Amino acid sequence: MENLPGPRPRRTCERNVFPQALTDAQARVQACLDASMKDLTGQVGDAMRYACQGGKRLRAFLVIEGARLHGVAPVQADRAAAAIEAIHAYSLIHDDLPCMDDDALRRGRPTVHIKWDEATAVLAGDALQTLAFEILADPATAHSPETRLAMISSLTRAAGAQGMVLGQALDMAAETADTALTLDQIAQLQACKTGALIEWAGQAGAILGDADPGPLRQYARALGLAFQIADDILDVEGDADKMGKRLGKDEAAGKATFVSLLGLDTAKARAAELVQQAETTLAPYGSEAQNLKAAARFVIARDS
Ligand code: GRG
Repeated sequence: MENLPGPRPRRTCERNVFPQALTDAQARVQACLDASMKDLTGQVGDAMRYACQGGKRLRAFLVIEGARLHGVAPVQADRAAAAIEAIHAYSLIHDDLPCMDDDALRRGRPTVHIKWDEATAVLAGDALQTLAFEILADPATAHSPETRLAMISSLTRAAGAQGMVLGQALDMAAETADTALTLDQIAQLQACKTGALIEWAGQAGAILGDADPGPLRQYARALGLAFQIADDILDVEGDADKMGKRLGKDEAAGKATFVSLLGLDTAKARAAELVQQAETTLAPYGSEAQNLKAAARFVIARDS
């Protein structure tokens, strides 16, 4: 009996399922974004569509998987996923502008202000932000007005002056500050700058399903921090071609990062701990959460 082949180890199965689930989520969110922007005309419309192409779609994936766990209809999940990717695309367009990070390359292609001009980039970013809320405000996203309002108000907080915008402002202030940020200050900054949108994406499925967003929020908070530490590691060790953007900027600017403060090995160990923590928070969902667990591992194993 002992020599009979047993069931396949679960990890092998998980490894096979996650890439397909991510590919499916990428296609679904792209279709929804395309449909949302199909009637837009002119240069700003073109720039919006351009900025919404490519990317890993991690935020969309988190929305779609969280929604699946709460029995939300796929069409509703896709709309929430499109909304967060529209906000994310707006933030990248504006972040790349000369008055911010001044980057010429994003997702392996010229940034919006390089392909068109700065005014088009500002307007395309602005319009992607409003598009996100237009999508969420539509009854097709959620039948109940209370649920739609909960989605909208939580995303305004995540993206606005207490969330992503605050994080970006703190990051820019750090560039000209006399003293480098401490580890706690960097964690706080990143929790706003990149963490807030990831946290929203993580919990959106539970909000859509009118369920307690607590466990998914805890999961996404740990995952968001691991994502940022991984980003700092990739900025040092990554391949610019695979990343599709300029690397080594933080080091060149003498900016404090998780890597500069912790060292590479400790930063990697901390990111791995956070992934473990993220997986633990998914216990209430049992084996249904295997894709989200795999996503947490992907966040620190990725090369782009
Ligand atoms: C302009 C208000 C405003 C905010 C910008 C998100 C952001 C704030 C700046 C982006 C700068 C940056 C490169 C941050 C590091 C983490 C990050 C958000 C990387 C890009 O996200 P990915 O890796 O990108 O998920 P893809 O292309 O896969 O969607």
